[in-house]
Amino acid sequence: MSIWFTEKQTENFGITMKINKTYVSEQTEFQKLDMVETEEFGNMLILDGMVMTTQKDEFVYHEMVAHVPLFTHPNPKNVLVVGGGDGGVIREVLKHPSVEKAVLVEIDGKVIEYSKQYLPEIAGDLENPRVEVKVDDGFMHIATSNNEYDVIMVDSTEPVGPAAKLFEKGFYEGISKALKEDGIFVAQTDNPWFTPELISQVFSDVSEIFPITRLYTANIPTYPSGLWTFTIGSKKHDPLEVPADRFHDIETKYWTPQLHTAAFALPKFVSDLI
Ligand code: AG3
Repeated sequence: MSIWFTEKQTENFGITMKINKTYVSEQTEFQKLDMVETEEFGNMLILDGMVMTTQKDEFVYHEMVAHVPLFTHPNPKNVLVVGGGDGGVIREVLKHPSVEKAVLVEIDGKVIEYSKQYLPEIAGDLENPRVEVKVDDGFMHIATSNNEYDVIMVDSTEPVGPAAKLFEKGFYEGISKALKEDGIFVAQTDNPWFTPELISQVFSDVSEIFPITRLYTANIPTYPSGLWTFTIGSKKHDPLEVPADRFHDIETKYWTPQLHTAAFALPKFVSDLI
């Protein structure tokens, strides 16, 4: 007998994977959490029935969330990650020597706990002395931060459940306040096939607050449609005008200096959304 997991990505469409083992299946204080071993993509974290990360393709998302804004900022020292309890974005952030402190604010301590156990190569750097882990509500953390961060990364779940308020305009206003005067932020903003309205809405909200707003994409096979978007809001530095000598050597599997710029070249139906 074999067991298969399906994420219903829409009412009528899904992705299905063969599961070898279920390590965890529990209702946390905030969401349903499953940690499984898949045949094709290694261990996989699922929240509320949605694929969050897998050992095989996690590098794409985590590198693209971290390196695009961090190379856009000339000297990022203080960094905040909202969500991201699996630790993948933090691992990438620490590859930047200018970063003195990276704060992770994850609402669900269970995500951190089980990621350390079952996704060690993703969560391993959460113990690094440059990292401060807070199990707390990211929305509240943003609301109480002023002029503190150079770069903020929003590594959230989908706009349902605990993360819904992380897609609202008031949240982006809070982010602007929490950033220093030349700060920059990035948020994962879902996919253009099934959630085009979300991309348009976020882009329009962010561009009312930040003088520079940009959208870029990456290919993530286990996420809905595989074509994922990220929205950047920046007060001063334009991700499309990074001087070539700023790209220092860094070990990556997806991000390259060429891709940093190429990722902003959008298919027509995607650029029509913004
Ligand atoms: N956060 C964004 C995952 C969204 C995936 N959506 C879905 N499967 N419907 C990923 C967290 C990784 N650190």
